[in-house]
Amino acid sequence: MKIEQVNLHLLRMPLKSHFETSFGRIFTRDCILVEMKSEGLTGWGECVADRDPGYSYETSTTAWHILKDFIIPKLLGKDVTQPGDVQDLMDFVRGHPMAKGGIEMALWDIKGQREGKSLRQMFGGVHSQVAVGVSVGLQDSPEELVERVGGYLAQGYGRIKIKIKPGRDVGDAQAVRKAFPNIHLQIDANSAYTLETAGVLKPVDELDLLLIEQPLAEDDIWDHSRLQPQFRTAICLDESIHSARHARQAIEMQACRIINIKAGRVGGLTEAKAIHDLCSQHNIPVWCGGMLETGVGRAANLALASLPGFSLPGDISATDRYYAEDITHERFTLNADSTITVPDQPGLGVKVNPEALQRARLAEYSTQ
Ligand code: OSB
Ligand code: MG
Repeated sequence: MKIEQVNLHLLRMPLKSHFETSFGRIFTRDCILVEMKSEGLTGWGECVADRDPGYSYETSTTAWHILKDFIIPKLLGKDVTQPGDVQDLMDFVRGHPMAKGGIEMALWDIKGQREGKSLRQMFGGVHSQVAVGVSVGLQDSPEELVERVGGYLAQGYGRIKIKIKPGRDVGDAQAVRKAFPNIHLQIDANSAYTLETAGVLKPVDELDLLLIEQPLAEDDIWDHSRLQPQFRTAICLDESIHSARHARQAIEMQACRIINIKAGRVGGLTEAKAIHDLCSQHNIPVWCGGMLETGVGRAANLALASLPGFSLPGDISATDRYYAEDITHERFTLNADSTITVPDQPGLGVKVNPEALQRARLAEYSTQ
């Protein structure tokens, strides 16, 4: 696949309702769409860096800079056989996995279109529908949280994740559990605690949660290994896992019993699959995390989550959980059994709607 042209689109997508995590509240979601041209085909990829560096040091502005000033100039005119081969060409850039992940995704879209195969087929995904849940942001009160969770349950979501932060943790989780004694429930701290402060979470061990996601800092795999034995509930790492090597180290240290996989966080779909394969060998369940993606990134998440090791529901909700208007023609809907159907058309299996793209676009860069 010869890389002939790469265009960037910086988007700002209005969220239907605000989304609050331990690192802040957002009303809109920024991302960069990568549009790549190769031998008559156009591939799309999503770089999931957001406007602010709360989840990761990468932002839409740093990713734009890294892509435009370093990665794209290096890639133009290059020929790659497998999408993952592009990683060698980008290796001269230290870090910036989300920027790299957007590029690799566009190559998967092109490869699929060339070969007439869906991403799921190319990956060897075994499910045509994948189990999903919904990630519910912090609300102004536990009562509002319970109401909102009730709304998603009524829509058919079979697994609920709630965001927590210091002061809004055990009480929120207890309120949801009391209101809904039998639901599949998990919590996500987004690194808001330390080994010293995480003791306050101890009562959640009584709530029969599926997992506790990323209680400690991103660079703290070791301290997670000291925290896990203090809990009966499984710890799941999100922010800490940037590569298959990190996953191996976390497993060896017994820092977690479950891993959340996000292609953007680990630099691309090939590394995401490698983490899946490694976890399968070690009997570590994995699930697909989300970054409030547009239809482009959501299509890739669904294909990834169709691999056999994704045994827990993903943070992949229906389009209307996030956006009134998406930039793909396709909108994803929830099936009655809390699954979403994996696209089966070639490549990512979605088509970008140019008018919707233009409405969401803040900036554009083209190599032609
Ligand atoms: O930690 O999983 C997270 C969204 C943005 C950044 C980090 C996270 C999230 C979510 C939302 O939890 C998942 C989704 O529905 O896309
Ligand atoms: Mg998370």
